Amino acid sequence: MDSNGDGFGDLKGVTMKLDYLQKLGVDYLWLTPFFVSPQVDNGYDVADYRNIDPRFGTMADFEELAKEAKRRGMGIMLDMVFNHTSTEHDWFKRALSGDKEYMDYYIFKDSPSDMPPTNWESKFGGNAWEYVPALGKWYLHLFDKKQADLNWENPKVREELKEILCFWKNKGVSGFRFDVVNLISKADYENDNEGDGRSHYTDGPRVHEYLKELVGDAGIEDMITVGEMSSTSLDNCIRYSGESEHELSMVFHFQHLKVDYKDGDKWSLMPADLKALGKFFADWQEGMQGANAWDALFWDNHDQPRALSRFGDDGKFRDKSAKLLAGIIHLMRGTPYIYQGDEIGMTNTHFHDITRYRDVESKNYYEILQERGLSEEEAITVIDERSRDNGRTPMQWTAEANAGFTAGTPWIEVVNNFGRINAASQIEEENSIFSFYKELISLRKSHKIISDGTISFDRNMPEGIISYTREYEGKTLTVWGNMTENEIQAECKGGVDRGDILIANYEDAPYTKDDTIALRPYELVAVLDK
Ligand code: TEU
Repeated sequence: MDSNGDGFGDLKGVTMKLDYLQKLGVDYLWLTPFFVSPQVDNGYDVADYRNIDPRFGTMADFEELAKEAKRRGMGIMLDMVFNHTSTEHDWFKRALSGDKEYMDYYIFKDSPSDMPPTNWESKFGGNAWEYVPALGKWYLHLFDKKQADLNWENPKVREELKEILCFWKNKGVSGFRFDVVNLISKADYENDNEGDGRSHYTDGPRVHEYLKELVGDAGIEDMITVGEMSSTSLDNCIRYSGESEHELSMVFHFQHLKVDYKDGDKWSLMPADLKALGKFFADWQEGMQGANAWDALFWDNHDQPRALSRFGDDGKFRDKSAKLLAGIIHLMRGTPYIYQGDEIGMTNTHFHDITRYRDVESKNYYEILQERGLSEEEAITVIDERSRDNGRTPMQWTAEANAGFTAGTPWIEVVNNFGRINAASQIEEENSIFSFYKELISLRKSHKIISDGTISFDRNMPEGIISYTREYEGKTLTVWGNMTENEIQAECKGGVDRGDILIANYEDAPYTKDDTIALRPYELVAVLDK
């Protein structure tokens, strides 16, 4: 929400909307980075970790937000981008001037000016090294060339980062999300003959040691902490979030969001492999449980196209599929995260014009895809499906101009369905997507079986059906979700009693005395056996 008409959402705008979040039932608010930044990557290029970018407001605005959130029983979680800084950060500027102490804050390597030290690729396209002629050296940037990777091997760097955590802790922050934190320990600086380099720096040799040290020394063990884990493994996630490890409270991992990447390539389209999706959920949920580790449950964030447009149907079955997707993850084992707009069923942008996109990754890949031989039309079609901007368009508050987000010109266009899809029309509406989310949140708070129960998956369901059972103190809760637009018969031993349905997304939820249940398009049914 933009409070001052400059077109950017801001802290005061968030404060204005706290009542809305409270109504939904939100306990914690994760804010993406609002620190001083040249905004090459929407604030994930931090130039000063202790000050707020004026476009988002002032420290006084933040303190007011923290106070007002606390008054409503909500905690604030900040987003700490510690794998890299902006090249505008004072540390990097000193490094560039040749100051040896600060050069050691980053990863500088020697190599001839026409030969990067390794063949690793940047996550945003192109080689991951940038040459600095004045120094005759290259520096590493796993993301944009204006995001230089920090050298975690240097204890001074680790001390600086702990102090930043303490600074925000003293401001009343009670949670942290750590951006791409499984990339901080680089194994070596060798060429990658098989892939893009990720095997040389993902879940690296000292990452667990670094996390324990960071969390322990900053004294944040009691806070809610979540690490964003890029291309990680189940074994590592078990360590990152395992109860006995004292690293993080929980982890974001992304395997379930790659099931529509053809050959693992985000820029190659393919319909979602629902069998693989079901298997990932089963393997990871049961695997994490078996080791007392904890998941962050989510479909969407600021890096993902809208799950509704991707795995659901944002046309005919928008209402049903939005509720299905919500139910599937909210009834699982872990902590659910709701990304702004999911709770009202916001959709992808469908912009179909590169000038309407803002994200650095989308702009780069629009060019790269054409260099790979795609036509303009083919390239924009891929961007429409995969752009991170799909999740970044302004929140659709009302049916008024700019969806009520700003009185000025928004930094990125509002999706032009806000007349139909907006919060105002759903808040008081009993059967709305918003009300469904509200119900899911409230059920989790009133039913220990949802927050604390064990989980086991039924792996023999027909393709397209996700089904699992939660158990707690002798009770069971069974969930079926039909991820397709077809009716599918699924097994339900002993039938389903109408009175046992805890939540469902069709008003006339099915009941049956048979051992099978006919699940309609995108139907979700959760049955509590008392
Ligand atoms: O994202 C890390 C990340 O690896 C991705 O989700 C990334 O967007 C994707 O690989 C690109 O295809 C985090 C932040 O969430 C993201 O917004 C930042 O751009 C990135 O780190 C760099 O800080």
